[in-house]
Amino acid sequence: TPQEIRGCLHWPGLLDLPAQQALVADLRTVVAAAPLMSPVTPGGRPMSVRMTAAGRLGWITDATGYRYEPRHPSGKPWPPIPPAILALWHRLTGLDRVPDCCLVNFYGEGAKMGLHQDRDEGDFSFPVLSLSLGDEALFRIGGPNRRDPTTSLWLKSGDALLMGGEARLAFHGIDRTRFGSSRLLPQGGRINLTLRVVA
Ligand code: MD3
Ligand code: FE
Repeated sequence: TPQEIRGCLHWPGLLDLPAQQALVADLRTVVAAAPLMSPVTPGGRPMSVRMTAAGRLGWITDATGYRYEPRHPSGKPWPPIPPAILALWHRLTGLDRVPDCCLVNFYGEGAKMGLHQDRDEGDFSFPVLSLSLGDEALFRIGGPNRRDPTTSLWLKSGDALLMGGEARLAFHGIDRTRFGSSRLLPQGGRINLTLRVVA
């Protein structure tokens, strides 16, 4: 039974520890096939979050711009989205449509993500589903305009968050994490998965 916050649905502690550990094991396979990258924005600023992806398309940023691509920069197609992650998508969204992308964000010590909108997908009528693993993170969400007031929420390991409807184009970001607050990942850090229909 989720809680509503700024048009998002939040399931605190949806995944128990064994389920979280199983997802981490699945993600080790994904990262072995598609290594984490340190993205650089089109403006030339390195992002502190490291990223990779699974699925038909992955999100890329470089000097050329932001876009979805069918291959990792290595030239290999992205690995498949692990079935346990797809099952959570279908269960929480109620959709039959398979997501095109599972974006994997890794937050090491000091990593954050500035306030932004997710606008690179072709159809905003589909929701975005986020799953958090590892360290706690201070998530901030506002409205469709950058100047709209924002609300903050600590996301914890095992939480799910679904952004649909009005919330789909809300500005959002991660202000900071509490590095070392979780023992899920032996070296510390946070993983956020976002499942998206791209078009
Ligand atoms: C609200 N990731 O990958 S997840 C992203 O924790 C991103 O790594 C953050 O923002 C993270 O683009 C936040 C929660 C989230 C994801 C997508 C959204 C919130 C959203 C899309 C629209 C509105
Ligand atoms: Fe985002």
